[in-house]
Amino acid sequence: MFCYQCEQTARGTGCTTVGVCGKTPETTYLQDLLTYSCKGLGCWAHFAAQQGVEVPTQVYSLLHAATFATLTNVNFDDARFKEYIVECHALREKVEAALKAAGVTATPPTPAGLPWFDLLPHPAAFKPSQAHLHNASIEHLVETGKKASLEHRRHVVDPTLLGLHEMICYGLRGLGAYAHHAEVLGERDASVDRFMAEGYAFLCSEDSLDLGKARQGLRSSATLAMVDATGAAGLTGMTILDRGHTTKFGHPEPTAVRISPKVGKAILISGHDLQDTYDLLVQTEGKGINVWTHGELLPAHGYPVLKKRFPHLAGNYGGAWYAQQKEFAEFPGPILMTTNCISEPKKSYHDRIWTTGEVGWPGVGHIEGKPGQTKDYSAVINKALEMPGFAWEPKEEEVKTVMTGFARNAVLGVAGEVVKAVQEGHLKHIFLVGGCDGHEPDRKYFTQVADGTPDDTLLLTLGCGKFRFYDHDYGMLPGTSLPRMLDMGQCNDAYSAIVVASKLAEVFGTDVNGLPLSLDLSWLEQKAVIILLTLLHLNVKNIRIGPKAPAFLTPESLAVIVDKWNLQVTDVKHPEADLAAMLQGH
Ligand code: FSO
Ligand code: SF4
Repeated sequence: MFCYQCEQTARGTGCTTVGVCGKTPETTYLQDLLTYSCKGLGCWAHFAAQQGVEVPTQVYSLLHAATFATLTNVNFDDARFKEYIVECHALREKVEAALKAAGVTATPPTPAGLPWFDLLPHPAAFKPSQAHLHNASIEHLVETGKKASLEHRRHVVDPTLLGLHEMICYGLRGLGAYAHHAEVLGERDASVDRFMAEGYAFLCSEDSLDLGKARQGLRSSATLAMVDATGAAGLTGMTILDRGHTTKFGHPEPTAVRISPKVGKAILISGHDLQDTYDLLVQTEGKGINVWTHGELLPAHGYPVLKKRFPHLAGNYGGAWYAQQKEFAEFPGPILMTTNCISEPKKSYHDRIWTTGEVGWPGVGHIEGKPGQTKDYSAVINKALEMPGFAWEPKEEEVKTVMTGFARNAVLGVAGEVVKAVQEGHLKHIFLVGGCDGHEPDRKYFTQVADGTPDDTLLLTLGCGKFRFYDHDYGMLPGTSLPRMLDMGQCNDAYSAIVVASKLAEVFGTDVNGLPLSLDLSWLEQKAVIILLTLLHLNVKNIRIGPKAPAFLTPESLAVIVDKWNLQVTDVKHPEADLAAMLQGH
């Protein structure tokens, strides 16, 4: 196997025997085969759209969901990957039939000579029948997956080109995730749908070879143009997700969230899905069960529809995803995992963790339900009723809370104060320190940067990177009613940060790069890749990412990006040097 899609990849180069995340070689090859199948479906859907033939929305829904399933820490269940592969080819047949019905006899291009498709037919021509796929054993699909694998491709493709192609592919994984999350909330955007197909089709096209043909053309290559287009689609993806959240649940408001236990039966909900959270809250209403958020669901507490209607949305338990094995083991109730990031469930809680949506772990319970369907959580609820729940709570005056809910509306609501603070010299710089979190000790760099930000600066944060410092007391911004640290929400709420930065730039008559603003982003997986591509598309310069550079970028491709956007890798050993440089606008 070979996988280097995330930051925690083995030795900083690639997982080759088993994933650091726990992904087996079998699951990896199935994901490779699924990606190959999505590329084929993408070719057919993109071609049909170009011909003016209507592509059923199911095709795009599947592309989003299946693509999301290949993201780090989402799905580890081989049987589910077989289902995605079968469905992918069933929908490819449907697109073929639609083309035929419209009288189109031409088929998508299947250029010969693309070195990375040398062991199987070109993805658009790779057409296993439904009967074959249904009867195929997992072992057989794994063997086919080897021929479609990244492990194979990396031996036949120039590493710089491969890395840029993979960056597009991982951008699509992040985009697929956000498009899928948006769809769960009833939102979709035709341009994002079409781009998912176009992006996959590009990776199968002759254009994608440009770099190999004309190395000197790297800076103006079709591949780099597609990197940029992926970022543009990312912005729309985050926009519709934000619309889904705020339309259904209102604009987040500054809210104190309890992080101390409270006596009573309990369910823990983790991941990013506010719709699942809402449905679970409805189904637990009046049952004497408290619902606790975990990880990326902490910001749920700031949404008015959730916080006003559900007093049993009790608080947040635990921190970032990587500590879940210990935290879940100690939680006195069942756990529902709605999206990434799942780690291998320990035996001690195997019988009280459920996955839902695209999340999967073999052998643990799964709650079914497609986007738009209300799921039935009674298995989780019954488990909570059987279990003891929290038996202890601190005295009222010792209850600890943290603040969340400083999304774009809340911050822009006090924009006047922020502008005044800048004009009066109380606010000298704005930092955005956040993103993903992970195991590596080097990630303490982000705490050191946050803790080192001077008193006359604002510290915006988001994602689960915040758990490293979310309970630190940074005081108030002098001369304002604002806390110095503002939690803007989940990783996808980078959108909120973009809106706030653009509005502030407008007020000061500059662009985002002209603001005293520094972005210091911790990354782990492919949602962070699409966020980064979106920021690059918006021409945001001087961004720092860390703790390590992506393994899929060779020094050559990194150099192009550094050259164009001055993207920097965090100096994890010298946070004070990074802080000083950021304060000077570097
Ligand atoms: Fe954290 Fe995991 Fe949101 Fe990522 S839960 S690490 S950026 O998936 O998704 O921030
Ligand atoms: Fe390794 Fe990350 Fe791939 Fe898992 S997702 S196999 S940890 S690179």
